[in-house]
Amino acid sequence: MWLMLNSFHLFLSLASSINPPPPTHSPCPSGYISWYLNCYKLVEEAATWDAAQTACAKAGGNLASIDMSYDQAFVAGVVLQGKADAWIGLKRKVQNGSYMWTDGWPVFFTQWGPGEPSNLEGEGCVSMHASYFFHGTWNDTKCSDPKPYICKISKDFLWPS
Ligand SMILES: *[C@@H]1O[C@H](CO)[C@@H](O)[C@H](O)[C@H]1NC(C)=O
Ligand SMILES: *[C@@H]1O[C@H](CO)[C@@H](O)[C@H](O)[C@H]1NC(C)=O
Ligand SMILES: [Ca+2]
Repeated sequence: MWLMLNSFHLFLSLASSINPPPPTHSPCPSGYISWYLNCYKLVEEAATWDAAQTACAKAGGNLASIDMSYDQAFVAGVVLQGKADAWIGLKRKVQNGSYMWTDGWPVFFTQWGPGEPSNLEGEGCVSMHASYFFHGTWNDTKCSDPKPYICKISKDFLWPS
């Protein structure tokens, strides 16, 4: 991680010593935090998993998918600040029991809490723990429970190249 950051900074300072910095625009809608190639927003107003996904979709995104460990670290940090468990975009399909991200991204990375997913009947929606002990780990919980949630908008979508 440090190596990556350091070489990224090195690259940035080299690039800016050669060329003036590119014009800056705010790449995320207001209220969203920019991180890597995406924009994120923690919505603290609790909603069911489905209502949360609908709200994120209305803003042009999805409930957050977590594709890599550095996304996980970032999203966990945001959720911990909200101090309450929050929905992410992972849900178990009733048809075949497999977990899928709402944005269609394949499930390469997972961060289940101990004993999770418990795969209990009616608990196919995944929330992220905000408690200190279970910081950031995932739990399949009841979809109809209202919880805060985290939306993600891809910058590729906002600024197509
Ligand atoms: C599970 O079902 C969903 C549709 O509900 C489908 O998109 C997905 O490919 C299926 N996964 C497997 C492993 O069969
Ligand atoms: C995981 O979810 C279940 C069902 O909502 C809940 O009873 C349990 O306490 C959760 N686990 C943790 C560590 O919060
Ligand atoms: Ca569970």
